[in-house]
Order: sequence, then C-alpha cells, then structure tokens
Amino acid sequence: MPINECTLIDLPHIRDARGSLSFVEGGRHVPFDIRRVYYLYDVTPGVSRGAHAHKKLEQLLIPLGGAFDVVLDDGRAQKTIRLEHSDVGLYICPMIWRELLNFSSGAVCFVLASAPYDEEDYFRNHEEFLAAVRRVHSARA
Ligand code: T46
Repeated sequence: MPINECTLIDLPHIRDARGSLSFVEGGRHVPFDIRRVYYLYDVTPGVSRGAHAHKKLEQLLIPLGGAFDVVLDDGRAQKTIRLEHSDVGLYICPMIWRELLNFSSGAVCFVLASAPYDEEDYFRNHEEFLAAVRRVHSARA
C-alpha cells in the first residue's frame, strides 16, 4: 500500500472546565472494526520500537501522553510523523514498515488494531518486506 494511505485522523475532542475527553468508534473514526487494544509505555529512553511491517493488520496509533516519531516506509518512500496530540491519531494501513522513536519522557502509545495478535502477520526482516513489496508491484505491472 502506498505511504499516502497512512493518514492523520482528527478525533473528537470535548473540552470543558473539567478537562478534555476524546473517543474513537470503530468503523466511524477508523476504517476498521477494533479487535484489539494494546499500549506502549515506560519506554526505555533512546530506544526505538516497531521496525516491522504487517501483511494485513490495520492500526490507529494515538499518543495518549507525551510524544514520539513514527517513521513510515512503503518500500519506495519514507516519511516521519511526530505524534504529540491526544486527539490526533495515525492510521497505518497494511504493508507499511514502521519504526517508533524519539519518545518523550512518560510517553504512551495507545494502539487500536483490526485483528488479534498474530506473529504470522509480521514482516520482521526488512529485506523480506522489500521482496514482498516488489512481488506486489510486479504482479500489478
Ligand atoms: C506495532 C508497534 C507500534 C503480544 O503478545 N500481543 C500483542 O498484542 C503485541 C502487540 C505484542 N505481543 C508480544 C510479541 C512480543 O513478544 O509482545 C512482545 C513485544 O512485541 P513487539 O516486539 O512486536 O513490540 P513493538 O513495540 O516493537 O511493536 C508493537 C506491535 O507489535 C506492532 O504491531 O505496530 O507496536
């Protein structure tokens, strides 16, 4: 999938004197039914996470606190997006290599996913990912 299929999604933000509330509804704010939720927290300073792609999984990443960079790579182009607002999520479509880095202190990455955890859905080797991307493009040509 081309990298421009990965988009920032503005989430509802209800603010009153008590503070802020945002919410996400599957099929309305994200283009998939939510089948799993997980979150990254207590991230060790200086590390990166991710560095893999998914064959079919779709995800929405939301910075619940703090900030971090997401590097997206579709095998042809790369772009880096900094997530730093709790009412803006990043939708990541299938077949995108992603790496999360530059986490601020106390950052939390909350993730909504379209399927339960399945190790078979991962490309954890970048060369294998690139080979799969090339196969898709040559099949389309
Ligand atoms: C992604 C980035 C943003 C599970 O058992 N269940 C789960 O739902 C997940 C996500 C992971 N795990 C296990 C698999 C590994 O043994 O937890 C361990 C660490 O997972 P991983 O190295 O894949 O974690 P990250 O932070 O590198 O990647 C995760 C997601 O796996 C991935 O889909 O996009 O966060």
